[in-house]
Amino acid sequence: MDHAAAPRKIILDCDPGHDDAVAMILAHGNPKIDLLAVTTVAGNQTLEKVTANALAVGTIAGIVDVPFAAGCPRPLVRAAETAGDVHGDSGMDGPAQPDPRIELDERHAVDLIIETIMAHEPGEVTLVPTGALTNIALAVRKEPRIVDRVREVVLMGGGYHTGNWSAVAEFNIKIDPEAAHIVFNEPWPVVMVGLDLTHQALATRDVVERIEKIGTGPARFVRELMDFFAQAYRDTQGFDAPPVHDPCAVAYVIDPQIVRTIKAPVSVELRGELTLGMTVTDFRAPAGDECHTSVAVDLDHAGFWDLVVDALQRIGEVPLGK
Ligand SMILES: [Ca+2]
Repeated sequence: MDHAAAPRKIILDCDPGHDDAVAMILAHGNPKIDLLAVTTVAGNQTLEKVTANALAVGTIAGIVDVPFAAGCPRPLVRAAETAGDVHGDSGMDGPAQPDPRIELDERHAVDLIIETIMAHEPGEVTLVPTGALTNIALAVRKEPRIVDRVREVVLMGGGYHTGNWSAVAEFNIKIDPEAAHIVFNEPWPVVMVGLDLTHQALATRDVVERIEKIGTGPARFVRELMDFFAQAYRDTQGFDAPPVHDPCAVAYVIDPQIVRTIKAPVSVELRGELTLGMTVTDFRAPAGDECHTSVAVDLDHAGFWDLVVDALQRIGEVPLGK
């Protein structure tokens, strides 16, 4: 296999979460991704709940050769906030969940992240955080050498024009802005896949029908996730179809043509009375080579959903018996 075709090695740090579940399935089912680890962080629900959800998704999708580890139970500085109105009491309401067939790794997520990165060559591992950045911030404080070894950090969070947890701040950044500040200020390449991009990733009726037609257990699971998510987004934010945020970050790693980005400096607001957690993006001048951050701007909607459908088709049917 030539180098260009080698699968991209990623660690998915998440808080499942309906859209985190789809990100896990896309990462597992796509042949251009080598999923090295799944780690969890408190966010959409408590750490206990999102970790149980991650194991359930792993069971449903047959993600059996990948370590799963639980991380931080709350943000670095602030009190925990969850998103029960969007994701339900379990954090992944809607479909029935099987008994997990996967055991949790004994390591803390922060240690698993550090050990995995340090066990690979520089430039091999990409971090894909789709929750609060608590684990990633702690990892870089505990082992600063990971900054030079990570290929890039492709995160779902923030936005340059809009928010969802306040008028200007997105949930993942707003609940732990200090962690986000750490991650954005390290000199590694950071790609912000924010709301400006993910609000283009709508699970429209035709998309849900394509998923329904696949007819497997994992596809039914995704369809039921989308049904709950659609209702939650109609009720809380007035969307006709729900934006499926987190797999957009995975899609960027698979094929940057599907998620177009531009370089721009990004700073996380830590003191604003009305703007706490805002990802302030400076578009005033073309960014130079010293700029290590970029922001996602345009999604190829059809190409994106083709990837999700393809991943489900490749995963196929997964036996759930012990
Ligand atoms: Ca998430």
